[in-house]
Amino acid sequence: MKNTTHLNTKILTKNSLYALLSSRFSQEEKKLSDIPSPALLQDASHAAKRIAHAINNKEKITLVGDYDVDGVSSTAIMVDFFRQIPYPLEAIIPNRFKDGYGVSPTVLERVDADLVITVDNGIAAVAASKICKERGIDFIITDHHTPGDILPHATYIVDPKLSTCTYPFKEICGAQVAWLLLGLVKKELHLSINMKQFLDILAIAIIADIMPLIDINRTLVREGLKVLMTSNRPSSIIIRDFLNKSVITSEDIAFQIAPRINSAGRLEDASIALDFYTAKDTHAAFKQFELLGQLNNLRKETEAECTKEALTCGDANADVIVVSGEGWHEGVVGIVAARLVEHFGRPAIVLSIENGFAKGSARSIGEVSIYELIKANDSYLSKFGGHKMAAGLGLKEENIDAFREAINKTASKLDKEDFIPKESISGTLQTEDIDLELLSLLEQFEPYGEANLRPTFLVENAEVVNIKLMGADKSHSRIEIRQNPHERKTLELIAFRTVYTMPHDRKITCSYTVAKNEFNNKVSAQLLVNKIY
Ligand SMILES: [Mn+2]
Repeated sequence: MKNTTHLNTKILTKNSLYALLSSRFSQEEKKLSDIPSPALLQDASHAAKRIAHAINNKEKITLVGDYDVDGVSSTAIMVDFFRQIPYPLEAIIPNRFKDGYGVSPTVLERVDADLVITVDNGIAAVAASKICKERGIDFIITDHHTPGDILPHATYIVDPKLSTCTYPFKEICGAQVAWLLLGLVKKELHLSINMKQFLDILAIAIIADIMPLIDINRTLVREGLKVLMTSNRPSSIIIRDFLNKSVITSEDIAFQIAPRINSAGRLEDASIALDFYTAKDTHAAFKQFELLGQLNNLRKETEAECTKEALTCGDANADVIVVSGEGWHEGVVGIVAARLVEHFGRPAIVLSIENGFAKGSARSIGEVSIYELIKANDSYLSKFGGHKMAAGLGLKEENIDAFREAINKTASKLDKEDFIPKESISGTLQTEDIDLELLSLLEQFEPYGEANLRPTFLVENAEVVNIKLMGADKSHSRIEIRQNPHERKTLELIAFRTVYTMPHDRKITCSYTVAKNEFNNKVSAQLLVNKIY
């Protein structure tokens, strides 16, 4: 028997669960009208005036976005807004393979504009800002990433993470910054565009960029999912047809929609995803969505292959796993890093080497800031950027070994406790409490996601009654258990992507979440295995 004494086995009733979830939210629920004024974003009013001026004077405006979900969503909201003005807007999303990340000298080579605006990138675009200055192009940066030591020379920078910006809620994604700015542009131009219509796309961006679902983010996601359910936007119609549910949750977006939108930029070009979002009819949107589905399947295969190789190179004793490989697909190294974190329980950096240069992605765990670890060793790097939990970096192949050694030396000074993710098990549910009433209780605290995790429950030493494998390739398990001895009612646990075999003692200890399952118009509570101990 494994040591599971650290697990929370407290028995929860519906009342105590309700109290537990309520305690996550100290303040009252915010309304859309509680969103702090966009004018509080430093320089947003100036930037909006400059954009309005450009429109009034028929200047050429070029937008530069990013290839992840947040970046494509930001771009799509801008494109749709400008279409409704109407005013021509050239939108460029850099190609990960040809251009690399963000507005760069390479991207500017094909830009001929009076005004360049960035969304979800730009805070590190020092080189691009110099070129704009030389060429007499005005440059407005809108971003939400943490600024480095040197700020680009831009006309205006709108970024809540600027130390001088006093926007009351700073944990917002790139699409939110863009949307807030457009609210000011709308006022400048006295337009009658309803800003709420963009909340379907905005909610997807907030969820996919793993923003904390608290405060106004919670409000925006909740309202955004409602807009997604009713919107006439062709992409939203396709999304709800695809999900085919009476209520769409943040998790449906996180697990089913975001990976599809992301796969375009990861494997080919984000314009496929942008064309999906901005399709003018459902036929066109459907075609793009099919393409995204195919790319997502390809992404899964590529990721599985690369993970297999990366796992064999990882040093299980290291504090930070740093692995590299020739020909590893750049578009999946981030997901592979996440898989290594799961496997080793350590922060992981996965590098793809091409022509003597390594580009890669880092993912962290627990309280460890991978960004700070990387920054402390930036002398080995040619570029880096990111957040506490995820970062990107580039370095010469010859520096990899020294960098690995150095970052491990830095990490060895950290508190070992920081590497342990906080146990998030809420307690144990009684078998008879797992019913439709429990589902509606849980629904009251949606949307779940970052900073408001869907509650996880424990079954401890439950008797395994039966195991069935499901799915076309029999890769999922349906585990029937009896939670307590002699209990008549059994429970069914679903373990996705797990082939579970009968344990010798016929007992299982695992954590699970409860989700709503809709099948043939029948609603039931589905127990999804989170982790088997
Ligand atoms: Mn972003």
